[in-house]
Amino acid sequence: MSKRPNIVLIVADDHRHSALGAAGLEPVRTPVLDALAHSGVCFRQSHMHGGVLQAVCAPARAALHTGMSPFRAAQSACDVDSQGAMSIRSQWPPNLASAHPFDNGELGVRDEQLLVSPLREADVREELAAYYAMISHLDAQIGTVLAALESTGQREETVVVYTADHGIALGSHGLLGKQNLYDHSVRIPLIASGPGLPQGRTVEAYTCTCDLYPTLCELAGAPVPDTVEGRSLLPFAEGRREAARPYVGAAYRYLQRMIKADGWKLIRYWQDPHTGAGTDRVQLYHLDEDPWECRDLAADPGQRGRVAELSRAMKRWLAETGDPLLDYWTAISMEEAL
Ligand SMILES: [Ca+2]
Repeated sequence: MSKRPNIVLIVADDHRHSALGAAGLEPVRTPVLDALAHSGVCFRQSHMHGGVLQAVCAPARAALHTGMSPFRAAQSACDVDSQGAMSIRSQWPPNLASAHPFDNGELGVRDEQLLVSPLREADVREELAAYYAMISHLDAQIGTVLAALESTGQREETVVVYTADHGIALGSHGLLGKQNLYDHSVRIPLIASGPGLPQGRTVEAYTCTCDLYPTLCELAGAPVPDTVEGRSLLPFAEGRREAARPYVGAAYRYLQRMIKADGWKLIRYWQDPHTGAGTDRVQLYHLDEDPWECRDLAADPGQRGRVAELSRAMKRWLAETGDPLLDYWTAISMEEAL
């Protein structure tokens, strides 16, 4: 690329991957983002990393700003923001529930107290309608930004990237917030469109927030600092798969970890040794057949080998990202949760 592009990076708050018209999974209208995806690359398996505190927004932004895992980004000296009515019954997310099936260690957090518990259908319907309305409003505002780029003749030389800090539950799995590791909370939209990027491509390779930093560096012709842990997304955008990750993980405090590989997902929960909150157990989902994470297969004796295999991948992910929970791993073995 002879000329450096402009870069417009839009990071939404709490926008889950499925609440996008182009995803075809929820009754939300996002014509601008759908068109943006059509004009560029849609990374359909993008994940946030989670974090070690209840506020998962700031760690996501830290990963975005540094290209590092949240465990290391939190220790760096980077300048990071620390603050972090329609009838839709027939199209409701199929994983809605009135309560989470067990104590995940964080059922008392602020976000889970925003509605009467157990959740009532009317309340959840109202929340979802408001959520979809806000996303459509955001979509329209992004449209004004893109129109300004067009009218000033800058669209052709501008890379536009759209993503979110993390998702949100809003009744799925009986939860409301993002203090969990289901896909509705850790999987986020990621769309990139502009010079240097193909048009109309979807990428299914596992990607995560820390990949954006080196990607934007490469698009801008800037050097990638040695501290960056993410990998450029441009090879994926070009259809090359050799750089694909074998797995992707996410964390929530010291209570939950998840790993995803080959279309399967393992979530590990620990009980808080001090408060007694939480549960020592695992969940196993076959996402290729059960994308809404409705059927936990962890208790299936035929899946013991898979649980063990994913547990080993999770342990490697902890080591690679500098997750402090690794220190406790040997004390609380995976087998105890089965
Ligand atoms: Ca947020």
